[in-house]
Amino acid sequence: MSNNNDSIDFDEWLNREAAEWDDASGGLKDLLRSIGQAAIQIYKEITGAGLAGMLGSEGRMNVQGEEVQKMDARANQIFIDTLQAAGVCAGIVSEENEHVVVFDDGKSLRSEYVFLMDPIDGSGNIDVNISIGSIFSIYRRLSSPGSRVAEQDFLQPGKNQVAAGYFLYGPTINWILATTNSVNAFTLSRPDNRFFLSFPHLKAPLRGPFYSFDNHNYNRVDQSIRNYVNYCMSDTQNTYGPYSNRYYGCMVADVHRNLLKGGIYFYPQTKDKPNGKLRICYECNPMAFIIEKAGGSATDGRQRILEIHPEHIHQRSPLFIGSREMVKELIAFGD
Ligand code: FBP
Repeated sequence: MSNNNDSIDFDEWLNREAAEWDDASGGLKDLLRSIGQAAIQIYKEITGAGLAGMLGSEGRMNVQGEEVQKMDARANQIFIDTLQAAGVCAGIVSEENEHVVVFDDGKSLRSEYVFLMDPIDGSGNIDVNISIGSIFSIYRRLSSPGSRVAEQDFLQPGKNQVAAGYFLYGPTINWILATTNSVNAFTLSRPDNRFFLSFPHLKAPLRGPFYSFDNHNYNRVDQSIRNYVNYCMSDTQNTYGPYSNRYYGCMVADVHRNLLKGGIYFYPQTKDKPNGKLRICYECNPMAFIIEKAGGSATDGRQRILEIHPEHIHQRSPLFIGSREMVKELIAFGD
């Protein structure tokens, strides 16, 4: 099936692409379909949140020590309920849940996949109608299908991911999905609530005009990072610059723009966040998997993000991610 501009719909793409995957059971296809359906439901509720009293805080803190927004909790529950009802994964790790969400119904137990997510990235933007996103990561479980998942299933290095993606909620939904051999972008056709392939085989430009850094941290980061920020802003030092600072307060939006147009996003370690802010398992790893599949780079300043072996499910890391040449130039400032 295709829409009026002859792009194919997600199901047709999935059936064609999955023929090359190691997914004999079809479980990964079913999981991806359910993820897409959850995102459509979340988008419906985001667009109606202002009129449904769903803006603002729930009045409690999560395990991250961050105030939980009503839409954080609602999006989290939609993903959990949708995936559990479909029996398409054996368990979930979420930014919003302190512990692993273990499924013990028959079909979920038999799934060979586990799912990790940041249900709403850019939570601070929810109340001001600025873009937000959802981020997810999928692994094959290490424990045997039929048994309950264990934390070890979720503490694999990011290079083990079988798929990763994000949804960017704006005038419509852009879904960026990285699988074993490519990164593809889908756009939601709102009249019929179906995703259509909009950018096949995305490739990240080697460099671009944008850097994404919160200047709020300028005096809290290492001198080498300050030197790089000064380089980004320089008319003289930087033969490609000065770069434009575009920082949305939503990593999904910043990484998405930089993926399409070229740029670098960085959230380093700071005096008050010595391990950085972003979480390895459900923010750094999925975004690193996507950007590397598209030809970009993602590092913690010392090693590839995808090589890190997380020790706990909410472990944080510094993150430098984007166009390959720009990540390289930033790292050179630390030498
Ligand atoms: P959340 O997932 O809790 O929203 O945190 C991630 C994030 O919002 C990123 O999307 C964004 O780039 C960063 O935090 C903003 O943090 P800060 O306000 O400290 O710059």
